[in-house]
Amino acid sequence: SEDGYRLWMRYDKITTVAVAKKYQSLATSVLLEKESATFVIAQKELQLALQGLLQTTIPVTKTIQPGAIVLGTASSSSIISSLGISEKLKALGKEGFVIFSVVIKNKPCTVIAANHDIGVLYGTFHFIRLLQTQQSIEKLSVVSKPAIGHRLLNHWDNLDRTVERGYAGFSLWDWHKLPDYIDPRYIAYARANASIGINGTVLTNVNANAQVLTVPYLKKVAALANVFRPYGIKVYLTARFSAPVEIGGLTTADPLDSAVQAWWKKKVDEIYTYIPDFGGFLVKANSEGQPGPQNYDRNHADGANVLAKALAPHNGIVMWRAFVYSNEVPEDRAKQAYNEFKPLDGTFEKNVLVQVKNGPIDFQPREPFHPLFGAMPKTPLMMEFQLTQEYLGFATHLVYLAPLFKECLDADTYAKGKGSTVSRVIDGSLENHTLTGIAGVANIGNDRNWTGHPFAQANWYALGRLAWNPSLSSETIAEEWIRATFSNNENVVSTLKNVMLASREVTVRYMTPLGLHHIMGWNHHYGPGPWIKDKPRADWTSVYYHQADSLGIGFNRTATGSKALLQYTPEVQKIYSTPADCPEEYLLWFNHVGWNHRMKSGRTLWDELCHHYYAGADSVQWIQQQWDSIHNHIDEERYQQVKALLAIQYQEAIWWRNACVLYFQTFSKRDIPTGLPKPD
Ligand code: GCW
Repeated sequence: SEDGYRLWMRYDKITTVAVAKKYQSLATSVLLEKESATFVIAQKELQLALQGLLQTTIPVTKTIQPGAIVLGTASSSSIISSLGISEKLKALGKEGFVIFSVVIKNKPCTVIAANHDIGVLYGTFHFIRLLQTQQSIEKLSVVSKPAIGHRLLNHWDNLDRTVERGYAGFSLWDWHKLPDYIDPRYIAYARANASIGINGTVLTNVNANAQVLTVPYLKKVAALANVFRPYGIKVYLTARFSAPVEIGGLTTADPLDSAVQAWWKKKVDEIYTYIPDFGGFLVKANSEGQPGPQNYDRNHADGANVLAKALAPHNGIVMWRAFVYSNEVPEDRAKQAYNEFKPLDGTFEKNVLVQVKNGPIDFQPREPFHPLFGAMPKTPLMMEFQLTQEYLGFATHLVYLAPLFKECLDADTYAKGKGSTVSRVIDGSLENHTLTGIAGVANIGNDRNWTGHPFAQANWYALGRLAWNPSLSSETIAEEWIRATFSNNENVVSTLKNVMLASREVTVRYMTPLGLHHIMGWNHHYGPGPWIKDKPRADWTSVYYHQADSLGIGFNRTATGSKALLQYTPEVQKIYSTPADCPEEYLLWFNHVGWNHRMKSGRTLWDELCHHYYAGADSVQWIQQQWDSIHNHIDEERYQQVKALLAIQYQEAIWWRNACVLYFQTFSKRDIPTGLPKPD
């Protein structure tokens, strides 16, 4: 079927005869000396891939044949242990792998070796990726290990199968039929994640329901964990802070209360009887109405630590979210997480990660990096990206997010001088942390093609690839994905790569150019709503963020404004602190700027703003043309689906453009610049 269910594991036949021939001679058989659940998955995946790519069935053998692919660890394979690679393997850790070409007994072979079974599976997927992208496999010498330890998806899935901010159907987890019925889709899900190195999944929404911690649900969770285990994926759950009251019958959830501490300990011990390798908890506390330690006048560390102490004996971890803000605090929302968390640096237990969204507001199309990165040296911070496109056109708009992720990962915090990138905070190298993590809020549902928009699959893919290696470029990742998902035709690859790489900036232009943010529709967050005001809290409106008035537009977060900029290092402050110097993509994030302010283009701010909105919308037409130009190379089903979605995206880009330009014009009182058509 051509409908996208196979994701980037399509394994369609290689039609370039010369390439296929080469591969045929170098991939004749799988040599597996000893079986394990994970090895067998690797072996079968290899067979499946070659069946598709080369249309050949390769045997599994115990003896070397020319062109054998040798899979294993030093302890599972006498051949591998005889190759003298133990030094090489040492540096790979638990999940790394090597792939190399070698001649054994006069027979050319490819060895995929690791310290543990899971590394062999990751290596196998890497090898398959080489075939999918049609690279040479003749003289391989690959050494790879993940930069970040915990590489997770966060599902915002509720127990009734609705998904908070989910746009691709209902939750994959069929709680009703679990634990006895294992939907084959769970296996497909595990396989897809393993193929990109995702090694953990938080099954439930951060706006948590304590029920998932009760025994009937733990049995269901255990069934999922059993499916995921051989794919190297651990399960995690969200822990509602008030669980001791809600399901434990206690009268308080105060983290310093000994009965509460004992309850969590017992609960965690119980979880491990069902799921011996349970990963731990993700917690949203004292944020947007969720209960937390502050309900008892305790702080976030007190809250995280009670769970951490219960999990520590089992090697479990706590991921405590820093996404907190309160409308009772008369303070710029962008500052609040830093204000609450920075003073707690050094007070968290060793098995706590503080999980920080990429930017200080909330997954906007463009935000500067979160000021907590680099500001809590004694605490491992993990990254939270959002794959589900809550603020980026849901699963309707084509937006490739790797450039957004990279912009944040590559940003320099200057915490320890130049080169203190966010990526180095996250991978632990900046402060020598060994506990490291990154999470993506999943964009997956039970839609046949998983993510609703066929191109949204690329965002899931990109998260996995960047979690493994944050230094990969958006371009490399896009290219891999296109080749595996659509075609190796060079025209298709270059056309789609251009489209994908441009798509995020295009979206920023028609939604929130020049540093604007949080001007979307009320509550559902779809479409424009710069006029939104008079809501239960100021920070849920739009006018709070854009601050448009007769003089200009933008949120002054400099020393003369909310001072949010002062939460960054002096080097970073310098970059953004004046309208004259501030990079224009962040201009209105940090500054309130006059309508007549002269931009680098020579235009006034007002004219430039209009030009951005128009260019953004026009660019969607360009994307439509690009898509049409490769029609012949795309299967009809996906071609039509993307075409229809792009038509909606274009209409909605016009909607954003017109709504924002006309609304902001009521403040600027200036004409639409000449040369641009009047909005209607
Ligand atoms: O962006 C906001 C979403 C909420 C979400 C919250 C969070 C899970 O609108 O739906 O709640 O972020 O990240 O906690």
